[in-house]
Amino acid sequence: MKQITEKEAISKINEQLEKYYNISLKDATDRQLFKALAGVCIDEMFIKRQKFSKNCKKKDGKAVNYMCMEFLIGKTLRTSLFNLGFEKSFGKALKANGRDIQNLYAIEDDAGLGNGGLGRLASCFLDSLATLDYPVTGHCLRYDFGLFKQKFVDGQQTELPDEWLGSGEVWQIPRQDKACRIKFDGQINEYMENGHMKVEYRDCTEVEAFPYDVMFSGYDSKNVAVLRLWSARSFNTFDTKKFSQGEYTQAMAEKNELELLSKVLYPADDHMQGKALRLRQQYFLVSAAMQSIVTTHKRRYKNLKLLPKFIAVHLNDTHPVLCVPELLRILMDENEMSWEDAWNIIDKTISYTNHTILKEALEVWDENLVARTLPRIYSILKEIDRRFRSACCELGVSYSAVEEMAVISNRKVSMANLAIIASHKVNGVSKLHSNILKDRIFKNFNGMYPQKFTNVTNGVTHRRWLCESNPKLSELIESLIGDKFIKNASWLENLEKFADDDSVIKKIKNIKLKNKEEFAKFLYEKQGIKIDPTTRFDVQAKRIHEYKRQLLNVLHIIYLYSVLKENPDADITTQTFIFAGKAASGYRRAKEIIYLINQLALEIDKDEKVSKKLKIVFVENYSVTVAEKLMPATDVSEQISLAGQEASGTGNMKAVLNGALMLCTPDGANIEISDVCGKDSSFMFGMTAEDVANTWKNNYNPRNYYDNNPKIKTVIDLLSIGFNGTSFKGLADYLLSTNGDFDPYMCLADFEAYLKACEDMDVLYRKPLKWHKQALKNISKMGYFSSDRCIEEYAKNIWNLQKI
Ligand code: 26W
Repeated sequence: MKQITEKEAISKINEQLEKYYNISLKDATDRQLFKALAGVCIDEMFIKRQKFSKNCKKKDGKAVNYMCMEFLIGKTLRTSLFNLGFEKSFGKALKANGRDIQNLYAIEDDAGLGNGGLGRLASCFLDSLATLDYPVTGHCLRYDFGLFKQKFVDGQQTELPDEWLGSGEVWQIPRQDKACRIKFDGQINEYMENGHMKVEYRDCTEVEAFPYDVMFSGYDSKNVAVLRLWSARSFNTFDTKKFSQGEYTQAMAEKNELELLSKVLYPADDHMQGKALRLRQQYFLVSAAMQSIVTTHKRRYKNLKLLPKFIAVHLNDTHPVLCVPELLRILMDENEMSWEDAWNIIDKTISYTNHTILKEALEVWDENLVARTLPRIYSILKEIDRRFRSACCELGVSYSAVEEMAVISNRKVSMANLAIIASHKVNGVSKLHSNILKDRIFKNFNGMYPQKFTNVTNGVTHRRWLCESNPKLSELIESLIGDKFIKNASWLENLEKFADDDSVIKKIKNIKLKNKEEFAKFLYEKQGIKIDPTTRFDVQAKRIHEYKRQLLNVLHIIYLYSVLKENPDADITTQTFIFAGKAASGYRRAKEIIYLINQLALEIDKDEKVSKKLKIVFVENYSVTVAEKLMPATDVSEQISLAGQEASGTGNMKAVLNGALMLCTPDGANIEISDVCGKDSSFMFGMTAEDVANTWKNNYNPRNYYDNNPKIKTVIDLLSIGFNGTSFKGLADYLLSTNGDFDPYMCLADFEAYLKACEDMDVLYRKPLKWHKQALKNISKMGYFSSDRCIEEYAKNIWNLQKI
């Protein structure tokens, strides 16, 4: 891609500095420079966006609206510069003027508008859509507070508010022209007039949805993706009547209550809480988005029946599924369309991706709550349910199957059922996950609509997760195979021919070491903890959750600790175990696991004999930015969820793309990564999803493992005794119980296989050239796991989208 010259870069920066601050580069503070660079990007993206929109209109292009309650964006400056082809020249130009571009990157806070994988995937998709020239608008809430900041106090997680807006505001363009009103609560009166449904609202609460647009340029493309962040505002600063009556505080309280809607992201990962405010957030987002889509379409094409020709609406999980009744409402109540015509539009427009099979994450809402909060939407949901039930009746579907698939059953509204009924395509995010959806979770639906179910295995944007985050490796790759891989990830295949070139392998090895040194420095500056970059970095970075089995990882470390205690000269690889990830604030067990890791870390540090070989660190406040530093430094990436539980996993892709080897179970996308990269690419162990189902059926009894495996006995007993003065008997009991508070993710069942996989891994690790040769081979195959490939699949098989 053509880069601008350093001279051009300086003149662009000066232009902005003059415009905003009337100063020159040498007098500008870092903050002013940050704003200037952001300004350069924004101006450039405006021009690009304008041209693209014009072209899109001329060609009657179809656009996808990606609906998601979470976008885990991270920082924006470097990505914008990179994708616009500015990064290198701006970096050099600033350096020539005695400034370091890294200091400017550091100024920006992460936009952490997401919990984990789901939100990060949405952000990767925006990058790919923009790069591949597919028209897209993402819709999300503009939370004043993103996911909480994690801080450890005496080893325990505490949560602090994440005030990201200060530095994030620079990217957000207020769109007063797109603001609209959202109604909640009250009563409705439905009646027919001239053959059309009319609805009268009484005593409802109204709030303004005010959008801010954030632009994301594609790389070497003509397109700029827009992420529309909706913010809640009360209409009047004060209720003037109340104000004049001296009820100032109450007027202000009401205003605050309305604006609470977009105040904070729910920190629940994979756990449905059923909170009224969350339901309001969901409706607020979809109502605003659907109104803006319909209004724009009507202005442009007049005819609403043409909507599916120009618009695809994608539901990223069920959280935005109220798009369905809301779009029906707009089409029928506000545009006098019949139910049949409106449903026909829904049927062609909506598609849905499922991201989890955990029972506790499947969204069901209390019927009364929906009826009270969204009376008109509830009435439409009842009609969808009635029609679905009567269609089932005609097909002779059994009573129990109907109840399982209905939108409303047992006084609950099922969001997944609604999403499946209304979508023309439903997909899982890895082959295994999609099969589980078809064969288990949504079996009855699959029997009824087999053509709906499909798979799109996840991917990550290799531009951000390799080119930007690992410049050393990226430059080496470029020197070997040219820069074509940046736009076309399958080009990475050309790397394979260097697998037998020892000089290249040594460079790969060296780069890994350099990245580990950089990470060690970062960690020391951030947390004051020293780690040795020459040890093996074994990383498990992801949300803390029982099913992801950080606990299994800890049990292994405790085992190594016990061996070294017994014999300090035991032949054990010197390694640093790095954990990172947040626990949902109300998730007691996950927090206990964090505490255990931190206490064990201290215990090991205290013991000179053990700490020569082992070190544990827990990186505080895991975020996109931390991941960007950690992935390039990872030797071993642990992906050890109980098979069948991790829908896909995307951290695995980021790590392998950066030359890590996976230590993993046959779960989610691990299976496909191992298939694509070859059987020697990872160390896979443990039960398959099928084995898991059988073990469950045959009544998993952890006591048997404890009684028959002395290693397990040692580890569990040590857990009960505790570390650094704290007993973890509660966790030991949990691991051994068969009922009540027991481990449903069967850590003990996979323990022995895990140990064996670690030993196999040690054998390869002792041959560094072979290890890094495998790393290179893996990288060469990772093109398949670029989100560019996913987006091509969504565009062709789900959205029917053309490139502009
Ligand atoms: C209702 C509360 C709630 C909140 C978030 C339920 C579920 C979620 C998300 C769906 C959880 C999530 O992020 N899932 C992850 O999605 C990734 C992208 O597809 C997958 O790679 C992960 O395997 C999956 O856990």
